[in-house]
Amino acid sequence: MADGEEVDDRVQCANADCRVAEDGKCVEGFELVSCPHYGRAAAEPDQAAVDSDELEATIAIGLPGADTLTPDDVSHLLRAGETRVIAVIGPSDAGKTSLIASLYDLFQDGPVAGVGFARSRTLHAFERTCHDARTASRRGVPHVSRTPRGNVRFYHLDLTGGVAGEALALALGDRAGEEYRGAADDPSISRSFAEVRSADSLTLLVDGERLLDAGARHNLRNELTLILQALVDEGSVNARQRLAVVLTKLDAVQTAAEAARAEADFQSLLAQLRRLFGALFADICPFRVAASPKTDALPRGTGVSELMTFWLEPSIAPVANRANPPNYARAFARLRPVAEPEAEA
Ligand SMILES: Nc1nc2c(ncn2[C@@H]2O[C@H](COP(=O)(O)OP(=O)(O)O)[C@@H](O)[C@H]2O)c(=O)[nH]1
Ligand SMILES: [Mg+2]
Repeated sequence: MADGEEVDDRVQCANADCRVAEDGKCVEGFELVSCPHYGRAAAEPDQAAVDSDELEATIAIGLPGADTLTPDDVSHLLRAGETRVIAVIGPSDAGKTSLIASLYDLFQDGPVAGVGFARSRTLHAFERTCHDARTASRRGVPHVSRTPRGNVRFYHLDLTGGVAGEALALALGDRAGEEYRGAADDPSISRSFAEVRSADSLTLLVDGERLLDAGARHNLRNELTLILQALVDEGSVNARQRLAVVLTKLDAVQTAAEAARAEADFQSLLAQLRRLFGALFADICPFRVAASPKTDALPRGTGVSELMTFWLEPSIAPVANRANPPNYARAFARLRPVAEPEAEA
């Protein structure tokens, strides 16, 4: 809200997260006239319980299985048609879930980099996560639900047009950051990372806010290097895979006094990763994103369409001079994580 503007108490919305009275904007992104909550008073607790029961019933009936996908589900996608699997990797709070949510959000406004949205099998999961992230953007305080520990969760998009060609499925793997961090201490943990083994691209997030922190920046560099080293040591990566190294929270970085130092740190981390792992990946490319900015410094989703294009591009030929041979000579072998009989070779 601009200085001097007043809160209009007469404007109300039944959605407790919405601040339309202050900023004139619907938190769900609707035009005010078409928002089902605008103009209504917040529901009484009893009514809210009834509404929530009704909503749950609607979701159960209308959106069966619209939550995140399991590795088994992704294996079915791989069998069904051309699919790109992306492992989004990084410590807690790096911005993994926000990045995935922001891509779905970008499609709300139409095609992204010439690629159109066709459908998603994880609509409910996207909607829930995007709601949190939109609210967080408006409030300026963290509100993206912490990704629970456990197995990887995949978000799914069916895309068409542009680099996606006629039809291309995208499966984005999200996992609690503590588990990636744990792999830095105990590399054997990474053996269970199905999303990494089946990935076309790994996407390593570099938390821009941690790069701004004088005390945390060196630690971050070591931690990210150790995570990748763990994946390499356990044979979880292969030379057909591409690696995106993504500086997140670009809005915070660009407006900070330490912006130049953070950019230099990012460049030197990139150089270190190329030196250590350049021979093990088909490609290592840098990106910079502001998936869920906290200020108006940059629009929501800045840099995400470039990253999506990288994700959708076909895997290029493995580098010739690699230290490790590819683990999977045939694309079919990617299906193995799904309890398949191992007998036939
Ligand atoms: N300033 C800023 N904050 C962000 C951005 N993206 C995510 N965040 C915040 O960073 C925190 C962690 O994000 P989250 O997506 O949950 O990280 P994850 O633990 O890696 O999944 C949340 O408070 C987000 O609102 C961004 O582009 N800019
Ligand atoms: Mg998360």
